[in-house]
Amino acid sequence: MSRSCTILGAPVETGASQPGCLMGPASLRTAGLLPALGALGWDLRDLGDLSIPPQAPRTHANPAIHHLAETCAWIETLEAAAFDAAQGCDLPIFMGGDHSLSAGTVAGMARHAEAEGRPLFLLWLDAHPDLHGLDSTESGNLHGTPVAYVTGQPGFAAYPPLAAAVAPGNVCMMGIRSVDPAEHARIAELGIEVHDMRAIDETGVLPPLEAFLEHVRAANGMLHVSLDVDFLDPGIAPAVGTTVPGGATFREAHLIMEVLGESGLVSALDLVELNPFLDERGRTASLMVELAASLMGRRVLDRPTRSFAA
Ligand code: 6HN
Ligand code: MN
Ligand code: MN
Ligand code: MN
Repeated sequence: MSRSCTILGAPVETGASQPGCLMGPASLRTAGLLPALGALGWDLRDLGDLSIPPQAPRTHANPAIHHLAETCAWIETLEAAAFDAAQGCDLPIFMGGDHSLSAGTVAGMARHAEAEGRPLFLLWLDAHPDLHGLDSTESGNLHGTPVAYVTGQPGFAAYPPLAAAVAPGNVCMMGIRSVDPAEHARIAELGIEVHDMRAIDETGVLPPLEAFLEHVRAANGMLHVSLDVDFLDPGIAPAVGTTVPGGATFREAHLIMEVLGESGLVSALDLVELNPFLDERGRTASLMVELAASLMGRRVLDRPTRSFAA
């Protein structure tokens, strides 16, 4: 029996500093996401793109914050959509849209996991930890806040109430190489597992990834994977507003996706921060599609099933 996958577009761009992520879902479709996954035997359902109604402006005590009303409307819409999608399929894919969308999708998956009596784990593949509170963000770009929100940190009274939080101990970050001081303090305070690019240079991606997956498996957990374009090196993925040099290579990224797919543990995937206005002839969109295909089972050769040490 083929596994089922629901695809949902979330053309959110108000959490970023510059426009363009609005076109992300269209660009991923144009790059062939649907046929690529269909060819891998998935039972696919494309629900199209979500939308929010026009919002009256909302202000916040932190004057840097912009588009608060839009972000909250997206969080509410996506939380419900993710919860529903997770009930109805094995693996929903959320096409962004900027990373503020994950405040909604991860929250909805956390509610789903709680209803199933299982813990939710979160693998955050990003140059940034996105751990700001509404009080600490200096840019006011709300795509810098989702991990703090979904782990239930204080200071989010202006966001929709969170039904179920992800335990900070269930979060693993890889690719991190740009951390603001407030985020640095929060990583230390919460004890979040962070494999920055320096650590990946030293160990490679496989040992920390396998250790994390063993943890998920031992806890009978569900795993939400959130892939920010800027996790990748800008040389291979230029279409993002927040490029940071020294990102993951083509093979590091594919290896992570392949091992995630083979684990059978992935319960949801976000493809976020693609800004097609900044792309070069669609190469970043195509790479994101290829990475999704690696997670969903595309292989060069058949391989024996991976075994995970107890
Ligand atoms: N992202 N820490 C910076 C800020 O503006 O708060 C960058 C945020 C990047 C957001 O990776 O999705
Ligand atoms: Mn499910
Ligand atoms: Mn991000
Ligand atoms: Mn980022």
